[in-house]
Amino acid sequence: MEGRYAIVRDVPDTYPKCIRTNKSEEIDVELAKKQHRMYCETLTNLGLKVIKIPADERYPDCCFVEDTAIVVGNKAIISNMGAPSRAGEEKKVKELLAKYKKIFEITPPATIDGGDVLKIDKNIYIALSERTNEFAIQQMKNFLSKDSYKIIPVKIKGILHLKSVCNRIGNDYVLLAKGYFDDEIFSGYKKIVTPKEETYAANCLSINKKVLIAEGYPHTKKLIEREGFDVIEMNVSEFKKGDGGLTCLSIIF
Ligand code: CIR
Repeated sequence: MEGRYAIVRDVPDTYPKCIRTNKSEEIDVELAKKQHRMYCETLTNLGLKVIKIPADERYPDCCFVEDTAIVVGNKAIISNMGAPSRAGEEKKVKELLAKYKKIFEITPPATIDGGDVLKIDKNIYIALSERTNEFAIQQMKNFLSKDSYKIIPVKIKGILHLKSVCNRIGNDYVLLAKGYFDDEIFSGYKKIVTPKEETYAANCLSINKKVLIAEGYPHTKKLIEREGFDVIEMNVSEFKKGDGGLTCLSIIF
């Protein structure tokens, strides 16, 4: 993805109370903050202007800023997120995005998380997931009807968000983990498929020709490098424990 700005949000001290499926491993909030600083530093080094929103202790999940808004061209679509405990996180993001973009808002009964929206050129893939519903897809279509985007609904199962298991890297490539959605929708792309035990690595970020992946997924790293990409590994262990990853920590536009 080419971009100029990255919105990020600091990790709150309450982060260990975030929504998560596997609570067996304790979250180290100081380590999470350190990993977040490294993440911001890496985005800066890759040429992005990082805009930081302070943490809000009322929202343990607020560092997963990706879910709060979807930027498409000159529009910012503010989420009505699928998890009730996250409602309100989007307010500060909206205030900030209003300085750069025209604001639209997803309203009930529609719910959507930004992590379910994958943009590839003029195609916008939107998951039907536990967090994102048909009403949201309809509202997205209405907001973007004049912009010649094609909205493609994708049913996902067994995973939180579409971008947890599928992301674009480079021009024609998508990196994906199999078994969570019908990947025939990407038949026009070159697919790099993560080995089953490295599903988490599919949550990658492509910035200015570099591919950021989570540290500790050597097979996926090799597969990406084999196609000629430069890979940067990042330790995001504490965000994995909160069901998040590299894409979730920023909104890039
Ligand atoms: C949640 O369940 O909402 C957070 N704990 C994780 C959100 C991860 N966000 C993302 O994949 N875009």
